[in-house]
Amino acid sequence: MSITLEAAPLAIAREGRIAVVTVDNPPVNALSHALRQALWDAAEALDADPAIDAVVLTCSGRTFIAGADVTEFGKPPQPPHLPDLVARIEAAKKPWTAAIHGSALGGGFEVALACRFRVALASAAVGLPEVTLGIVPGAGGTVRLPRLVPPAVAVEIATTGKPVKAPRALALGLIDRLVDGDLRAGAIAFAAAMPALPPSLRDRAPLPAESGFWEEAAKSVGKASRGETAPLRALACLRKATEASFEEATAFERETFLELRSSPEAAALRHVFFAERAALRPASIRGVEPRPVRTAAVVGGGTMGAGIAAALRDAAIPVILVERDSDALARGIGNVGAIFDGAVKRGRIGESEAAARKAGLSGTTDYARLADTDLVIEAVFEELSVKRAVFEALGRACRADAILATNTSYLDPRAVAEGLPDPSRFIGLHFFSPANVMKLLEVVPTPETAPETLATGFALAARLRKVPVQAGICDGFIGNRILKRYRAAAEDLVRSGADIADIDAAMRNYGFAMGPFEAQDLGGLDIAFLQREGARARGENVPEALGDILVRAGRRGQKTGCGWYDYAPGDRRPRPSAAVSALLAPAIRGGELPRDIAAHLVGLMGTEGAVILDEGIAARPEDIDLVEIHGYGFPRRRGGPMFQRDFGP
Ligand code: 3H9
Repeated sequence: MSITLEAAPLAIAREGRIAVVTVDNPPVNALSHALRQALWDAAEALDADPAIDAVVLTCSGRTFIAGADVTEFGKPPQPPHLPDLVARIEAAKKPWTAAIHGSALGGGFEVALACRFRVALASAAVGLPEVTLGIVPGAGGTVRLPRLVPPAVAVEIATTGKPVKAPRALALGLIDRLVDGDLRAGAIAFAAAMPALPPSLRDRAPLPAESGFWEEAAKSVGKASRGETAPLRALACLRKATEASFEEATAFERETFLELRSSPEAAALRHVFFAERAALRPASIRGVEPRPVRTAAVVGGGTMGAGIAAALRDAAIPVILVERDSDALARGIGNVGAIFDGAVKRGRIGESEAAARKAGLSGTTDYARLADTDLVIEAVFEELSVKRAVFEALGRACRADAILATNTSYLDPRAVAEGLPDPSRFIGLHFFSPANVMKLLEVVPTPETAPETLATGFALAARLRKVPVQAGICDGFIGNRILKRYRAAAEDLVRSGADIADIDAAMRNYGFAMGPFEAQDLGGLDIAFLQREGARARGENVPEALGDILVRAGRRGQKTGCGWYDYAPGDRRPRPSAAVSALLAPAIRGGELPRDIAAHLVGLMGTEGAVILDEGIAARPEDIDLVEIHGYGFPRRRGGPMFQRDFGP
């Protein structure tokens, strides 16, 4: 018999003397107010039921409880509060067993820790990802975890936020058993064999830390968290749990959680969390079915093409690499292979996985081999005539319904597609280098692009685990257009008398890995220079940039040993350059400098973003934020330039 509590997002069924509580709160069984209340009521009812000896807690849908309901974080908390619910389940008179599939995360894992036992499918994962949302666990996660696993493991889980897969979780003692096959049946059998009520985690002492452990951990967590507040605060909670009473540690954790929940950093990280999820399902493709992509080809095996091919192989899509001659093809295949070899060296994949990825890549110099390919991505030299020749060949060789994409970053995709039979299957897919690593994908439809083609671009991004953002056609699309404005504004500061190294330091302190000048030295100053020269050759009025002066003096960045800075041979550390000061001296006009350089430059990014929105190049401010965070190193904890513009200080 199954009783569904009225309007409750869970059901209770009986299997002999075992009660099975099944949470059903789509999409991810988050602990909304209604669910917390329903679980509370279930705990009360089952404690009072003499016909029940044990309880199995399971979930329907794609996952176990994925955490607190993040949409409730902006509102005042309503009872029953999660810590109280967790304590209530822990205080139950019958042993509860959490039966985990999908993910038990955050509050979901905290509920599981309140259960006496945890069993899981091998495909499941558990974790405390709160720090990725700028908060610490708020329902006892940092207090119970160190009572279950050694401090080093607790630190890893709570300060990185990375989930632990079930087999490792079993080895660590985070779960008690892996269930093969039917989780519900397996959990019931397990619960039936465990009649006793062993001590709860509350009754256990925390595992001891060696002397000096917390000081060392603070150093490494501080370094890894790159300016984010939450990881060190989570560490402080774990330390408290090992040094104070359960009650004191719980109060400390709750206080920290409530403080951080209302912090600007947490608001920014929540904004990014929801923006990333919304990115995969923009309004422009609602209800449109993507075309199947079973096979793909990449034209051009340089750095970009090889990265794209590797990204496709990482998603298990068979790839044909196309080059113009056999030497270039051999180099291209070598470039892709080197990416997988590098992944093996860094321990990301095993030898056999690398071999499988390489085996799914073939090469050709003959377009006729693409006759049955579903998707072709062109990544050849940024020259209109070269790209057009590629699409002419593709137009002849490919199936009439094959999707044809260009990876151009600066050319007008409409011009690239000119003359293509059926331009409705053409689209811009702008990857960022290294394409197998960088998460951003700018999806650029032309006016002719069919909705299914656009939807296929988004579906591909999801398969490649990328963050897709639709961009309209303009010089540089969204990201490079803002980059141009940012660099020009940084140069303007130099003209006004700001120190190059001070500007870089300001942006690093803000949270970028590098400032604008260091970044140019790394990437090379010549690409932007050649673009400006090209525009000048076409008769456009492009004022002289400071970068032009440097390139003309042979300073093209690290590769020439000098750019905005000087570099000693074999040393990538930038050193302020007297030669640069002398070269730029005539262009320095002096003037007033902003009090806060980073706020000024980020503000100008936001201003450009606002124009981009007005022009319809981006659909939503959060799309611009995603472009900056995932393509240009904007610090995630700041939420992006549009978040700063709309909600910043
Ligand atoms: C916490 O627990 C704090 C506690 O310690 C203390 C409290 C006192 N809330 O990712 P998907 C939505 S903090 C609300 O595409 P998947 C998401 O927006 C929380 N909504 O699915 C999307 O909505 P829509 C700690 C949520 O299958 C839909 O669900 N937990 C939440 O690829 C599908 O999401 C986390 O940080 C939420 N917590 O991946 C876990 N989570 O369809 C965060 C998701 O309208 N969640 N949504 O766009 C995840 O990591 C993934 O969702 C998960 C499933 C791996 C579970």
